[in-house]
Amino acid sequence: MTATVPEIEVLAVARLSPLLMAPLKAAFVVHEQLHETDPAAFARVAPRIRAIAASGESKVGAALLDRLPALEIISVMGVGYDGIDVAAAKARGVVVTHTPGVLNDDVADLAMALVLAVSRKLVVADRHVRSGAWADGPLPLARKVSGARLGLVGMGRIGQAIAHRAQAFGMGIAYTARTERAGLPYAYLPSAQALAAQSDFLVVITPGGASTRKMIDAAVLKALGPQGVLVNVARGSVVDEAALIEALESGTIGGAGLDVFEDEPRVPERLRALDNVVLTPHVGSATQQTRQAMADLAFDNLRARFAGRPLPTPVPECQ
Ligand code: NAP
Ligand code: 8YV
Repeated sequence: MTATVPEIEVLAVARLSPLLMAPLKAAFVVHEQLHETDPAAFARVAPRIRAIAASGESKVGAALLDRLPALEIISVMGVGYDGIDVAAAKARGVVVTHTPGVLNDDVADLAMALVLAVSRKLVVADRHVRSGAWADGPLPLARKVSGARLGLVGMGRIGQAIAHRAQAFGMGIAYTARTERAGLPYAYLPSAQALAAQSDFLVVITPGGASTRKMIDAAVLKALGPQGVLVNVARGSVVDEAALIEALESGTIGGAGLDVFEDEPRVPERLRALDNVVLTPHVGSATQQTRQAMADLAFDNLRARFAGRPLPTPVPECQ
């Protein structure tokens, strides 16, 4: 006689990529954002939910975890997991996994694209041609990227991929982080402000969360200076957005390329009105190839958990 295997119930806490939803639905019973859309139905299924599937932007706090006594795993489709209360999860015996590594190339590519787009005024130039304004005269001259000084706030997996690309542009590369990394051919500076003071481009690529909140503040922007360009591909929380808008409007810094914002998808009107910024809607990893690899890894973590195999990529706190 074959023993029946109980179906495993999963709560998708965000609108997840179809690349992840398809295998999830094939393997598990998936409740899509039920905690938000139908609290009464959620209350009925909550005691049976054994997994959460989340995106890098998802928020999972202690209050939700308290509703899920059978929860075993939170699988994040994203490398950043600053929205997950990992301490609360661990305290309840819940493991958290993420998708590091597979998105390094894409995020680094986008960081360089923003460096180039802001400095070479690509969006303004495109508008100049489309609007017919070219016939009235040329654009103001841009600033050169090759050979300029790049400061990286964060020198982890993605930071190193950005540095690798910047080397091909002949850029001088320096970085800051809490700890200096041995064996890297880049100068280490002890703070974002010290780094900004000697950078033409300051690219932010740390995790979000309490330890980096508003790390890029008015003082760092002042140090970057009127020719300086800020690029943020990390999390909106790392930059003091009000101070950034002020610095862009007043010419304290020269420009900014932003893929992430404090309150996504809301982007302040004052920021959207500026010509010296290039704005993208959190698309650092958004290619078909990389999102597929992320979905596969997020799914593999869930499958491993319920097959009793070692988890491919638990977050460091859960290793
Ligand atoms: P990682 O390998 O863990 O690297 C993180 C780097 O940030 C390390 O150099 C780390 O060094 C530094 N860091 C951490 N906390 C810091 C602090 N409080 N102050 C200064 N430096 C700090 O992470 P990763 O894989 O490169 O990913 C980085 C982040 O990129 C993710 O967490 C995510 O938020 C963001 N991201 C965004 C997108 C997007 O679509 N825009 C896509 C993927 C990832 P120390 O530990 O020595 O300080
Ligand atoms: C995605 C990200 O926006 O990996 C991260 O931390 O921010 C991005 O790759 C997202 O997590 C996709 O689910």
